[in-house]
Formats: sequence, C-alpha cells, structure tokens
Amino acid sequence: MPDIRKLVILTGAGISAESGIDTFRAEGGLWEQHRVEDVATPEGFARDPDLVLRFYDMRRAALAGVQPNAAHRALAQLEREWAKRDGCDLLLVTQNVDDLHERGGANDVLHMHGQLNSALCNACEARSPWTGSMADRPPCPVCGAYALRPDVVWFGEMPYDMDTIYASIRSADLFVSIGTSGAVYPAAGFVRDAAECGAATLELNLEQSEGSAWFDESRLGPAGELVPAWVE
Ligand code: BJW
Repeated sequence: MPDIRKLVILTGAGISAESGIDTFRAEGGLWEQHRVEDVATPEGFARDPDLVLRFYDMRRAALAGVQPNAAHRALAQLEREWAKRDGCDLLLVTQNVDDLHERGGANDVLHMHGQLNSALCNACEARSPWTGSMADRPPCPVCGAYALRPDVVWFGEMPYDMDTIYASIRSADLFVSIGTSGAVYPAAGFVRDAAECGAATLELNLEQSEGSAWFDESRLGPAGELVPAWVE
C-alpha cells in the first residue's frame, strides 16, 4: 500500500466468525435465536432486564472460551507496521463487542457499539471493566447504585466515538470494511461518506453485503484468509 497514508478499517461480526462467535444475521445467527426488540433495545431492557442481562452474561461467558484468529492477528501486525511510518494514521474501528482485536495484539481499537467486558451504570454513567455476571444484580463499583447494564449500544442509542470516526473518514485515503453486512447505521453509511470524501474503498466479506455497490472493490471469502493476504 505505498500511496496510502490515512487508513480507516471497519470490522463487523464476520471477522470473529472463524473464532466461533455467532454473527447476527446469518441463518441460525443471534437474531434468529433472539428477538432483536427484546434483547438489543432500551425498551426491551426496561420490559425484561433479567432476560437481557442473561443474554449478555451468556455471550460474555462464551467470549472467555474463544481465541482471536488469523484476521485479528493480521490487523494487529498492520497496526504495528503503520505506527512505524511517518505521517501515516490507521484507525481501527469495530462494531464488535468482543475483545478479539485486543487479544490478537491490536493496541488501539474503537468499539463503536461498546464492549461485553464493560458495564455502564444507568445512575452515574460510569463505564467499568466487567468480566463477571450482571444478572445477579451487583452494585456499580463507582457509585454503589444497583443500576448496571451491559455497556453496549442498542438500537436507538448513539454509538461511541462518532466525532473521531467521522474525522478520520473525512481524511482517509483508503476505507476498508471487513465482515459486516452493512445492515446497521451509522456504520453502514461509512463507505458512502468515505467515497464522497475521496477515499478508495475496499470490502473483504464472505458474501456481497448491502453496501457492496459503494465499494471500488469487493473481495469475497473468509476473513481468516482474505485479511492476511491483503495485509501482506
Ligand atoms: C464473514 C464471515 C467470515 C460471516 N469472513 N465475513 C432506517 C435507515 C437508516 C437508519 C435507521 C433506520 N431505522 C433505524 C435506523 C437506525 C438504526 C439502524 O441502523 N437500524 C437498521 C435496522 C436499519 N441504528 C441505530 O439505532 C444506531 N444508532 C443510531 O443510528 O443513532 C443515531 C445516529 C444518527 C446519526 C449519526 C450517528 C448516530 C445504533 C445501532 C446499534 C447496533 N447494535 C448492535 C448490537 C450491539 C450489542 C450486541 O452485540 O448485542 O450491534 S445490532 C448488531 O448489528 C450489532 C452489530 O455490531 C451490528 C452490525 O452487524 P454486523 O457486524 O454487520 O453483523 P451481521 O451478522 O449483520 O453481518 C456479518 C457479515 O459477516 C455478513 O455479511 C457475513 O456474510 C459476513 N461473514 N462469516 C468474512 N468468516
């Protein structure tokens, strides 16, 4: 990538699929097993907090048993190489709530949809590292209120770090999307924003996504093969 100085990489559930984490919209995926309105909206949480806390407890526990794959490791290697180049920036932004980028060696990852291993207090708004259960209703470690929820972004809520992400997209030379269906905004709109700001755009995905038409190039296949091949 000789002429590329500013790079933005967006990842989605597909990059973690080969690690054994279910994607959302595949046959048998998370949204076939659970109604999205029940487990991924503030209204669902208000209606039945126990159901939602158990859903995220289950996914948090499963996370401890999976490992990063070749795609996570390749992006971490790219991050290290990019850091050595003068005047070059790389923003790695993920929609994923898992920590596989970090465990694969990445140092600087924006989790725009939050993280499973974090708790958000509805009383004081503190975000605290969290690896245990929430369904047993522990208190917030900061204010003591019994008001914890998973620190993830549900439908209707504002994703994290949007100003930083849009600033990087505006100055990007290349925008790369990996393993996301392009079904959820605002992330689904990043490719269009990047293209309109003059960036080249590349998609690495198992199949055509909803946003494929916006990409200059789509390479189709498993992330564990496509990403290391692209990084090399
Ligand atoms: C592989 C692979 C392999 C598989 N290798 N690839 C109408 C129009 C526009 C917007 C809206 C609208 N109506 C409502 C909205 C807004 C709404 C929205 O987008 N709704 C859509 C349903 C239309 N969005 C929101 O509410 C967001 N907030 C918001 O918009 O705030 C206002 C705002 C305004 C302006 C600027 C900024 C903000 C919040 C969205 C929150 C999404 N939350 C979730 C749950 C997070 C917590 C959790 O994990 O439980 O985030 S939903 C879920 O979808 C999760 C994911 O991050 C997200 C995206 O899914 P992803 O990653 O793309 O997964 P899949 O399963 O869909 O796709 C996987 C892909 O991988 C597939 O293509 C496979 O082929 C591929 N694949 N194996 C490579 N081995």
